Amino acid sequence: MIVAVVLVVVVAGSVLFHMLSPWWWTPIASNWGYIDTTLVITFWITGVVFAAVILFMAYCVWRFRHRPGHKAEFDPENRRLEVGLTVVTAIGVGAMLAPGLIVWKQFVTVPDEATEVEVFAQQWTWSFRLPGEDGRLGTADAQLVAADNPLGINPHDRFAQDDIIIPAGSLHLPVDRPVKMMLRSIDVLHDFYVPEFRAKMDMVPGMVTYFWFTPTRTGEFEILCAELCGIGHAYMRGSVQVVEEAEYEDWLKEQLTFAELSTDGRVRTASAGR
Ligand SMILES: [Cu+2]
Repeated sequence: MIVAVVLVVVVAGSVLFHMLSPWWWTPIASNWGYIDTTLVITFWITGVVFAAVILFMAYCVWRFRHRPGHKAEFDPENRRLEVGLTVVTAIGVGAMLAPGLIVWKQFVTVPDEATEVEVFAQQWTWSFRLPGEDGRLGTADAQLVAADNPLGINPHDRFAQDDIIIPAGSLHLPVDRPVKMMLRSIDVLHDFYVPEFRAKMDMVPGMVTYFWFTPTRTGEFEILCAELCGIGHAYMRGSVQVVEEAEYEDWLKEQLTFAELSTDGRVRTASAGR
């Protein structure tokens, strides 16, 4: 009997904790409200199933407790019950997966007006590259990565010369303008994660992974690495500052281009030219 009571208390406690807990997602700062909706649907389905299974277990513990003179019945097959449980489980799993697939399609279907931003992960810093006046990023290749060309940008690509490089700095983005985030890593697996943007994606050496989003409010947001990537993983922090358009333009003017960094001696194109 006591076990049944404990099970009921576990269900009631879990539901109350969920409803009264002060911990919830950090307020959203992007267009991805759909992702929150998807999580809420998953919470509802898993919550209802959790409560139903535990309460049913409590009922069985009480209903079929040992009593003198009662003998258990052996009933190994019950076709109706098995079909019912299979159908209900399939509907539940489908209801959890379908919204995620719909949102995922939107997450990686980039609108035409999105501007490109390259995010570059390296143990244990975040660097960025923005297209310059030509509106186009130059090519880059992990083969070209060297101490004096840390992002592996192709020095012979004319589109690369005006690219704006932000080495281990803070990325600024204008509010309400869609951006395509192109993610690269040169060493190990990293994962770009900004909780307020509800955006998170693995960064794989040799690949460019991408998603898009629109920042919907100004502020400073922390970038975390969500992939255990070595001893400095916990310190791999960066920041994105979402600002008004005018402030963004001012910031952009202060940044150096690939060509400027090259002549400055910080990136020597000649040594990287292969
Ligand atoms: Cu990392």
